[in-house]
Amino acid sequence: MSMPARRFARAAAAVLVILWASLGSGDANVSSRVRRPVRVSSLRAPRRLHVQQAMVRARRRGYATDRVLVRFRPEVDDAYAEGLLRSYGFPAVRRLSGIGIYSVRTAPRVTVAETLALLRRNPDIALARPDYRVRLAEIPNDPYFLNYQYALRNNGGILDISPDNRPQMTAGADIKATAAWDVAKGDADTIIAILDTGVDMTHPDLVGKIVSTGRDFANDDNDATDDVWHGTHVAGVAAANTNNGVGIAGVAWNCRILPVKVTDATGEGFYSWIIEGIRWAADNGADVINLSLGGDADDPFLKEACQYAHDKGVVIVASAGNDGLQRVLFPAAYDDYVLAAAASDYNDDIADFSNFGPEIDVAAPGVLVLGPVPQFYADAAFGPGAPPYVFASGTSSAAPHVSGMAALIRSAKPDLSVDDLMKVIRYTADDVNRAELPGRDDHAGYGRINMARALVPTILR
Ligand SMILES: [Ca+2]
Ligand SMILES: [Ca+2]
Ligand SMILES: [Ca+2]
Repeated sequence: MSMPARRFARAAAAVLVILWASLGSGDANVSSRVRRPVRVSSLRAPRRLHVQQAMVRARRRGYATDRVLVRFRPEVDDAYAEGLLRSYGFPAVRRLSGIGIYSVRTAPRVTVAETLALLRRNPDIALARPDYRVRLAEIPNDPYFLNYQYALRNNGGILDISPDNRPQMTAGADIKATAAWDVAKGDADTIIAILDTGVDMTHPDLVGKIVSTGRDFANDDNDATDDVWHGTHVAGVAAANTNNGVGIAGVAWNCRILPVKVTDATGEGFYSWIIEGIRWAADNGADVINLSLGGDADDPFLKEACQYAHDKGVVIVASAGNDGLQRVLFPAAYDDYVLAAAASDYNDDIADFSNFGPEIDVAAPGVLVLGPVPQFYADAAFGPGAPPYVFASGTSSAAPHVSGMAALIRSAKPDLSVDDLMKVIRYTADDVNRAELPGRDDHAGYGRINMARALVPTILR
């Protein structure tokens, strides 16, 4: 450790706490009201695997090659419009029901582009457009994706966790990952630093995604291996190996992970370790820093570290806390430098345990989120050879959805300023609680994040 780092280590002594909630009672909200350090838990393993084949999506032209869509100016009446289209000699003209748009079949050996150019010269025509193809959204082949990862794509139905834990879900209560992946899977050189209990770098859903063995500020060495489980879970939610036929899909399909260990084997750490971790990550290539942890104390050294990383262009995402109280933990509460993540669920309701306050920026799924854990942990919790995945609840699980999305935006828009990138995440969110709390509010912030709105360019205007 460097001398300045040592100075930070002595300066701030407040304990930070990993934001995790056990599911042992089967009632995530009740059992997760108590914020506590990570210890061996009774999280649930997926009951069974439902392996399904990924859909194969053919690459085709993005619009129909035999027709175009036309709208006339409002002052043009229908009879004149139809007569005009007939006068062009198009083989077929069809009026789409009730919306004043005509579908016009192109003449033989005339391309869509030529037809559009012809029509656009006519002053009576307001718009002439290709008939764009809608695509099935990108579906990864990870076996747990279809039935368990409601956070990424929620078709409704039952989340079948165990015989006594089968919540009904609402279709569409998700972050629209599949639509976003159609256009943005991220780059391998976009790096998400996971400041946590470490990361299991040998996990089959993380191997190959890890930039380096990272840095361990609890033990002062260069091996940030997870000796708890929490950081592995968080890393997987953000950027597990995706479409590898194994386990889960990560939000940031192709982006990579930089492990930074800021807690000891009991899951507890100190502000000094996280301060060093933030600075180290910012100096070692991180584009995004995920902090699924927090403490009660406002601390100038911690704030300075966040400012340092922010000023280097790093997007910082942190968990709001799991106390169900009007109190956003630090560093999530540093409005200028950190996006504070609240937790939503499979119905787009904000979790009772999710801390609230004016510092909340967005919500993301944080109830019964499936993620990878080290095999040693699965063996101890569920028996030898259990699948190394658990469902976890907490704002800990919300933050990495936001971090993964931030990495995809950074990959797609490398020149966007960090402040503008934070605005994109805020302002594209869905106001899921608009019935009770329209607009930005202290529980959902701007709303549950929406990857499609943040990443998919608008085609039709
Ligand atoms: Ca996978
Ligand atoms: Ca904020
Ligand atoms: Ca709202």
